[in-house]
Amino acid sequence: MTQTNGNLYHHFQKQFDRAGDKPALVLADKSSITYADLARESARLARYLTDLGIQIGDRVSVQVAKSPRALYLYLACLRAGFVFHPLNTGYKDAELDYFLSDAEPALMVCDGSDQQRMAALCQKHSVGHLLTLNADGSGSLPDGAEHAAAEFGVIERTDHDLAALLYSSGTTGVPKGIMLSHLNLRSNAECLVEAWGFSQDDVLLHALPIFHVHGLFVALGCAFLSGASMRWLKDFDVQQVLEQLPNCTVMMGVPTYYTRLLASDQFDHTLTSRMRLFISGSAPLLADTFEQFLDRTGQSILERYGMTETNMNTSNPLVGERRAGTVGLPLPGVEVRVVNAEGTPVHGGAIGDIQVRGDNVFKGYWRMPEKTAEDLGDDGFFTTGDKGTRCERGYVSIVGRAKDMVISGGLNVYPKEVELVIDSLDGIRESAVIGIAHADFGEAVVAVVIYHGGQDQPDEAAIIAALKAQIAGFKVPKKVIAIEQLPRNTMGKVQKNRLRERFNDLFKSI
Ligand code: MCA
Repeated sequence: MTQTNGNLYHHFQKQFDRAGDKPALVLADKSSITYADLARESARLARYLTDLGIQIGDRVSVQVAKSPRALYLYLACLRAGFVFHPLNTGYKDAELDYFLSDAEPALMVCDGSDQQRMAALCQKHSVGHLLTLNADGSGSLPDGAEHAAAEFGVIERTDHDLAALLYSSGTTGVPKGIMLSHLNLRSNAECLVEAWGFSQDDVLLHALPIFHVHGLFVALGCAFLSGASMRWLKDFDVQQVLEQLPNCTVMMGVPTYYTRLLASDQFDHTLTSRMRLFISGSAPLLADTFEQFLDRTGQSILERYGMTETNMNTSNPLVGERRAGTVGLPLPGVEVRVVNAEGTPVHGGAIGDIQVRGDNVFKGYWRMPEKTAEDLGDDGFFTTGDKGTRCERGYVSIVGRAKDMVISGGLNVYPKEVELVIDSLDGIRESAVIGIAHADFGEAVVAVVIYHGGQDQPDEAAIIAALKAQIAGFKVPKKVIAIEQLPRNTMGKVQKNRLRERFNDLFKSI
């Protein structure tokens, strides 16, 4: 019996072949990239990189600006059987140092302006190849590939072979590589196409970054499996989004995108008359944002829930009640349960740990079998780290987090990682990093610090400057507050809830 190629690209290819000269992307300058362009240029890159010696299963680490060529590179990695390892463009050397040491890529692709710094890191970690790709499409990668033949098939992959490796930090401050298989990505994208009614008639507004699950697998997966077109913006610029919305039928975004749209006087229902669906995820959507959006446009934002380890788990329905403050119902093929501390499922709206199981659930943490065993049970259920409830009609609500994490503008920040850097600064005895409600970012990162007595003490600006040199900007606290002593419980554990209560109003006037 012949098995179907499990390679995700093989499944995209059906639409690529069918859609041919149809624009897959329309850029801000109105130029377009067709589906045939995606197929041809990804073949060329796959040919070039394979001839260069990159092998099936090798990791390809990529830290480049969002551009059509960055998209070709993602597709080339899929079809050539490489493991795509995207990196947030904000990551600094210390963060990259860890990722390269852990992922051990065969190839690193970076922006030309970072080439020198990256060369040193690549040498340190024996990364065999370093190529550049700039935001304008130039660089040594496209230069090298220019004369490669645009001829390449699709490498056979099983469902369970690795397609991508994405890192998330953790409560210990050490990032974990999340192994996503071709089946994880395909099964989830297929069920989203169905659940959200995607078709070739759709035009998706794509303003998300393509180094995280949301913009990379959710948005692109829906477009490529349905043959939809995308309006492709390099980032979320309110003015450009307002210009593009009248051409679009679907938008995906984090809650900050929606609050920024609502903050514009120009945003109203006349711009959204062609839109059939607004989808929000990556961070909690406030009921107030949901209501204001409904008032302004007549449309209910559809909130869904996912994470890097599982892609999407639940969604409010396309047809039927979208309940503000809930993340909806389990997606087809995804089991969701709420369990108590003993691991027994609870019902009737009781709060417990949310666990999920299905083809969407990742293969485990890269080279961390113990951590994998901790979070991924023998029965296949993954413990998400979120606390929640399920009502009698099945709607899931997230009510808290078991893990210490802040979500700022749709990006996860692990306080431990920030605290470790702050605590290493001269003059600081200790610190506690917390999330405080913020009108724009949902939650903003805030550092509470305790100084050593009698030493030179770095002020807020000095602490922020030191952090900016070492960690990505989105993790850097928006505010640093010095206090005398951290509140602790009898076990000596810092009571972050008391700090959050104390500084709850910090951004209220903003
Ligand atoms: C940028 N900055 C931020 C953030 N982003 N600060 C806090 N939180 C952020 N999210 C900082 C920069 O370091 C910089 O600092 C300043 O803000 C301006 O930078 P800029 O790039 O101009 O920011 P922006 O354009 O205003 O970006 C904010 C944003 C962006 C539009 C909310 O962060 C964004 O697109 N977020 C979406 C992230 C996303 O795709 N999440 C999905 C993860 P300074 O000026 O001091 O240098 S996937 C996921 O979560 C799961 C799987 C799921 O369910 O989807």
